[in-house]
Amino acid sequence: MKIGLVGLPGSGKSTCFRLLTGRQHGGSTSDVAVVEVPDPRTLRIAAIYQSPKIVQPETTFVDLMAVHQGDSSEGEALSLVKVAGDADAFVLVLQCFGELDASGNPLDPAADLETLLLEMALTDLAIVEGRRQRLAKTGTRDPHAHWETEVLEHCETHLSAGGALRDLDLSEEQRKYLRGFSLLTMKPWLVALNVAEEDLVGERAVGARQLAEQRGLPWIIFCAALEAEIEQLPPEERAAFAADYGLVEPGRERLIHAAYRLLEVITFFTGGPTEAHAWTLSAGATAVEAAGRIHTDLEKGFIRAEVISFQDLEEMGSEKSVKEHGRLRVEGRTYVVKDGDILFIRFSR
Ligand SMILES: Nc1nc2c(ncn2[C@@H]2O[C@H](COP(=O)(O)OP(=O)(O)OP(=O)(O)O)[C@@H](O)[C@H]2O)c(=O)[nH]1
Ligand SMILES: [Mg+2]
Repeated sequence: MKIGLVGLPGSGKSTCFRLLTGRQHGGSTSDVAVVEVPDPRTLRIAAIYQSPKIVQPETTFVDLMAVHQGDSSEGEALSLVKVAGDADAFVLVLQCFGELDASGNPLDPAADLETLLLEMALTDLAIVEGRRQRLAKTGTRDPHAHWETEVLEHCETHLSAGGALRDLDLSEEQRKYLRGFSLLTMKPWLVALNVAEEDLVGERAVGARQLAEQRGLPWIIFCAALEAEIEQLPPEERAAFAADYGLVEPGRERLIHAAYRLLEVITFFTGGPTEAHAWTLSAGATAVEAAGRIHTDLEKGFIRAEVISFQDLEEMGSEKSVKEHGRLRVEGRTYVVKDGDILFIRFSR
């Protein structure tokens, strides 16, 4: 899973990146880091199965270059899409701290969000228009080119008004076609209201929050600078320091979990004498798809999945006890995997 951080200059993207990855951003261009997102359940499973090795799920974060107002010429648009196009979701970082923004204008997070939404729509617009113009040159007599042109025109109208393509009523076929262009407004976005240490409730972020809600975008409030500082402390000092500020769940976890909810990611597990392994999967994925996450052989030769829930394992203390309580389930290919399922895949080679 890959999450891109976007925002206007100085909004706190690199500070968020440092918070999420524990790493200083290298330079002025984009930077990528893969981080473990530990799930505490993996440790319990490892303890119960006595697995010597533990594998936690990973997420990739990309600190993207700043979005400048009026950037969206086709060239700029393509360069943003080139670095950001394969992200599964975006976090839109908004400056809600300080008095002035990076260009010296008075702080106005709602206006910044408006700008960002518009620039991202215009980025997509440049791509969609580019494609339609190329089609026009080669002629639209071919029925498929005609169909494409119609879809693209429909998108252009919506994007020109600053709309996001994810809100557009499209058929599955149209969606599939558009996915090929890695359009930014097709992907889920989370608005991160980056507030000041002295405004952790986000009074200055109210306008931006309301705008996010109007646009159907989820949001979270946190102070990247403070949270990044907390992450630098020795683990045993973090809780007390955070409590001084009334912070309960660490900002890093809050941000990652919000992104997981946004992406509708669930975690399933495999456990055994070699390793306890946490795997991420899209909500709604089936047992055979989960098997494919583990290994293609398991997907190809899938026979059935034996499933126990983490909660049962935790309560009953061992796989043996779960079986004795009749709580081990045997499921077929189309079983929809649930968050916290521990799977054992039976397969033929
Ligand atoms: N007070 C306060 N300052 C912050 C916060 N987050 C970032 N800053 C400061 O704002 C400045 C810009 O932060 P960066 O994280 O570099 O912002 P950026 O979006 O990466 O900036 P560019 O890459 O230049 O576009 C730095 O001086 C940070 O220390 C915050 O939550 N509170
Ligand atoms: Mg930066």
